[in-house]
Amino acid sequence: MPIGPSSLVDLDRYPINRLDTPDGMALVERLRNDLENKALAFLPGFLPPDVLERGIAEFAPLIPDAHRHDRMRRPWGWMDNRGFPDDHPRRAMHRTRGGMITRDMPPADNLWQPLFAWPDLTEFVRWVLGFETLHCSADPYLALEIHIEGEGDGFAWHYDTNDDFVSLLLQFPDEGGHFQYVPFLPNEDDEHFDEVARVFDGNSSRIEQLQIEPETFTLFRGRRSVHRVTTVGTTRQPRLIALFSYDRGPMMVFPERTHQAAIKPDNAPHYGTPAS
Ligand SMILES: O=C(O)CCC(=O)C(=O)O
Ligand SMILES: [Fe+2]
Repeated sequence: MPIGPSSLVDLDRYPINRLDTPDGMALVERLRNDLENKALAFLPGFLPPDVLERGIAEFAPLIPDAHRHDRMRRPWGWMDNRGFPDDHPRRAMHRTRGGMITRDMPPADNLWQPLFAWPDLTEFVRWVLGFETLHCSADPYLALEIHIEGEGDGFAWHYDTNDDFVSLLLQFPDEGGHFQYVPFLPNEDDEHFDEVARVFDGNSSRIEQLQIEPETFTLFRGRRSVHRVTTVGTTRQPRLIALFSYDRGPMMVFPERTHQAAIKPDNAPHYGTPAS
């Protein structure tokens, strides 16, 4: 039976389909403040628990077929990192390892497509992020991704290509797999590479580690704040997180080389653009 997207979200707690009511406005206001002050806004318990369980059950059989990567990469992977001394943070190389389920893999009647495609959810994200327009990406592979981090997997320190990162944590491992970040490092006026170097060396007191519970919907300024997922330790189940991709224009599709890097990862080191 088709599932209405409004039954996939706890709308009593998060009235995302009633943004013009006092409760809806208060929610948007709180999240905007959080984004402005902490670079990150959280909605714990976004999904009702039975929805989460059904959603995880849909992905579990796909995990063995996930696209796996294991590569070294620079934190500013989308920038030209030439012209810096070898010991500069822009030249750092860190290991990233994990799996990805892409949008084309789950069966068409899964729970996540209707949630992602629900216009009320897109409109809510748009309000919080303060954009005049916002559309779901139309990418056949990368509009909707599930990242999988099992034992030994982790996502190295980096900055995102996109301004804003929208995710839904589905499952948490027994050990490790923590989201760590430094809000607004670098800031707009000063890149603070000395502090970034301390972050990479593990000596910064500004690193925040968050205990994010499954069912938490998160909006994050990932281009402005260095972040990582720590290596997963011994665990009975992997970390699973769904990533939703949006764009200010309609029908956004990533370039073919981005598809290939995701669905046929060659594990070549990722130095930046252009590579060096
Ligand atoms: O899995 C996470 O919590 C963060 C992933 C991430 O930073 C990314 O995909 O860019
Ligand atoms: Fe990221």
